Amino acid sequence: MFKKVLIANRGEIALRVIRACKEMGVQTVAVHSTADANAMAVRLADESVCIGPPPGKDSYLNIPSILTAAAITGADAIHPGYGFLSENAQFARMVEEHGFTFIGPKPEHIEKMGDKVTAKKTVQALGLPVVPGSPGAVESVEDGLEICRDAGFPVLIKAASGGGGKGMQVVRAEEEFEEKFNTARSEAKANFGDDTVYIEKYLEKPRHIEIQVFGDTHGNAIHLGERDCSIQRRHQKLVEEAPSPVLPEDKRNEIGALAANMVREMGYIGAGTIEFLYENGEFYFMEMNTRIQVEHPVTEMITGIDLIAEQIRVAAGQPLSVKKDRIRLRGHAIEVRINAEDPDTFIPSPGKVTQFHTPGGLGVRFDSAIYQGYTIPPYYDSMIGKLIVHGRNREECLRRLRRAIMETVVEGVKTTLPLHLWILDQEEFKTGDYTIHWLENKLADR
Ligand code: MV4
Repeated sequence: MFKKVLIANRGEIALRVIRACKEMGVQTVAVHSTADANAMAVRLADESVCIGPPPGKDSYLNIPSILTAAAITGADAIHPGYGFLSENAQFARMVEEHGFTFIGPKPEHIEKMGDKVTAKKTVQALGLPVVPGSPGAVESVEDGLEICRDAGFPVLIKAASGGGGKGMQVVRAEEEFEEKFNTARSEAKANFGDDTVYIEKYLEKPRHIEIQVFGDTHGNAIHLGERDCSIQRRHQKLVEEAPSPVLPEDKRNEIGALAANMVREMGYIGAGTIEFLYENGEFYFMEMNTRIQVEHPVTEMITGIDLIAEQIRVAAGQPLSVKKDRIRLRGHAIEVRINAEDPDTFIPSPGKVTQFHTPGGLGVRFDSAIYQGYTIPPYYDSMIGKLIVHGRNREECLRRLRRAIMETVVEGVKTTLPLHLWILDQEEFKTGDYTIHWLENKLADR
């Protein structure tokens, strides 16, 4: 096992990794920007190193600074958290080349899944269902139109280097294809420096359902069920739950077995998430995330497994601590992301937290790095915490969530907590009858 882990991140995920390390008897190093000198992770870690000024590129994305911090503190492994360098294959490679262990998958696997065309081809060959469309990159308007005639309109043009929805174009009829194709290509070039695009049949009313997977260096591969992340706005998730209110057990077992099998065949090591669109009882692969995700706690709550501890164990060459036939999904869990934002306009609201009280009681978990008197800096993502509740079933979970939100006090900054109470009041949310477009449409006529 590692003696010392450096956490190349900030906020609640830095704290989450420190907590897992402490329970495993592993020492921790926090790195931080000058704006984060008072961060909770800096206080709770055994050591800390300032790695530069607040702009990401000068600190949390500054690879030489992070590797230097690891060297001078004598760390033996680096946990990248989510965002920042977590899916940067070059970083993973450099970490290993400098003699540290990257707590994550192999650089080749990060790279393979980072290119959406390669990822789709790879997972299709390994037996996962994909959306019908072009077999690979589409180079010309003529080739594109041919694909569209086969697939039938509407289609979606996607960037190979994309993800997160940037540079996508929906095309509803042949006449608009050429213009949208050119727009998609130039947006892809401008955003990702790569104008490669591909085409898929556009699914009109899907849900976003993702499967948590894990592989180790001993040939074990498991899935830990799904998370339904359909409650989103502008590709930012607001609420995640497990299990999905619409997924029957046989479908879960079927897609889970395919996902675990894919992980085993690839030799994928560590935590991963396979994202699918789910419509009319069918799964369609979207992309694979090669990192731990923000919403991992809902899976932890229904499985009782510490996913960060498993990441660390697996990176240290130990087998997964959990065997396939011992995994049970228990009850229901929901996470709401709490952002320091105006709940009506979504404008960020950084500043000093003057009053702070976290909810408690049975089945309530609050993952956050803020504290009373803390000043939320304006430079970073506005997520300041996650409230996660667990119950025996969805109904109990929803009641507990309302109760826990009502107990929570965050004063001095605006937060999205009132928005979560409003979502909880909506009939479609209560019944679980929602698609990826539901929240945006509902907000529009609020
Ligand atoms: C789609 C789709 C419908 N049909 N692909 C958006 C992010 C990117 N990872 C893939 N995305 C989508 N791909 C086909 N063939 C709809 C979306 C999509 C979406 C997916 C998940 C969560 C929110 C979304 C919001 C808009 C569009």
